[in-house]
Amino acid sequence: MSRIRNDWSVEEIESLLGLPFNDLIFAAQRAHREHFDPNRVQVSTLLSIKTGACPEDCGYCPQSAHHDVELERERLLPVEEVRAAARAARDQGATRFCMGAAWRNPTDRNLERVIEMVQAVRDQGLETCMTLGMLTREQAARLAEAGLDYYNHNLDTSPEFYGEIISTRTYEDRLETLDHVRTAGMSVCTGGILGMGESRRDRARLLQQLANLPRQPESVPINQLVQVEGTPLFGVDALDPFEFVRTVATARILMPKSHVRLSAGRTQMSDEMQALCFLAGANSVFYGEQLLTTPNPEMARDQTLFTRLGIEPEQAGTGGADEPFIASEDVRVEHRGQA
Ligand code: SAM
Ligand code: DTB
Ligand code: SF4
Repeated sequence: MSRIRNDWSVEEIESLLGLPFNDLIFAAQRAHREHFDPNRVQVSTLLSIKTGACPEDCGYCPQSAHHDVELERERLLPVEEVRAAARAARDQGATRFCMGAAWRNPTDRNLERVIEMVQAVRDQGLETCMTLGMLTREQAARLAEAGLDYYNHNLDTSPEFYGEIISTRTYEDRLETLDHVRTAGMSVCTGGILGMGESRRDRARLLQQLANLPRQPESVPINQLVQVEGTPLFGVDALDPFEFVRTVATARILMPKSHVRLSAGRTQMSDEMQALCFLAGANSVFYGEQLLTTPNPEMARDQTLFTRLGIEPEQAGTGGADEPFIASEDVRVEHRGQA
């Protein structure tokens, strides 16, 4: 089994990104099959628990108060609404329920309210994830104690490109929150957005930051920018789809035990593009017709896609780092290759 490394150089990562496409995908599949069932995908559902009017100025985000986007604002949802949405997500086959709030950071009072939500979602038998902005060490500990399984906090891009996208908080702030989440004992979900006008080197630097964290994140969302009219990044040149797939494959090679989530942007992708991303080692998606404020593929489309590809949803808490998967099917493929 390959060793998990935390000392990747940016040159090594750029070489991976630049391999001939078929060689890169092959290496990614090999890494993928060492740790995961290649035909299983983890399924999470997302709910916006507080929408819009965010004080941060993230250039990609429709929820920032700095941009002129038509958006229905909502205050923090009542816990019963969250419970009902979680139940529906579970009944549709999701195993994790992710709740997002358009905050720079939660106040301590809001934290107590979202903790009630954690309990309500756990009661439905779902894994829980939240993304609420920056956390203090104490807030992270409080969430962990309440039973929150995952905390999502994206690095978004390279340290060098970050300042072009966001000015109201720093890369260091983000790393600090991730450290608090890790120290509190929660699973870390952190990734980024592609297609914001960044260079390949920026993508390599983002992956370097993620892979070289003291402990690699359990979950790595790779978002394709959803361009929303009124945001500063609306109209930016789209990324070559193969470059997106290359980045997924490289994430898989660098972080072989992590779930790599094909996150925002699937509505804009063809079925063939999504299949390539799964081949490159993506093994998690958001399922449900809405992301936070923008659409996600219809559930029927995803069900058909999974059936056409022979993909099965992953059961909660399986297929990850602690349970290496060696299918008899894989072994046969190996033998055939060697014969
Ligand atoms: N406000 C909190 C924060 O930013 O940490 C949590 C919610 S925020 C919407 C969560 C993540 O969604 C962002 O870090 C970003 O990576 C992603 N995101 C936001 N708008 C996006 C867009 N238009 N396209 C792709 N990803 C987006
Ligand atoms: C992540 O990496 N992507 C999700 C989740 N974490 C919170 C959010 C995507 C948001 C896309 C734009 C929107 O729907 O507002
Ligand atoms: Fe606010 Fe999060 Fe959107 Fe940034 S990404 S504007 S912090 S909701």
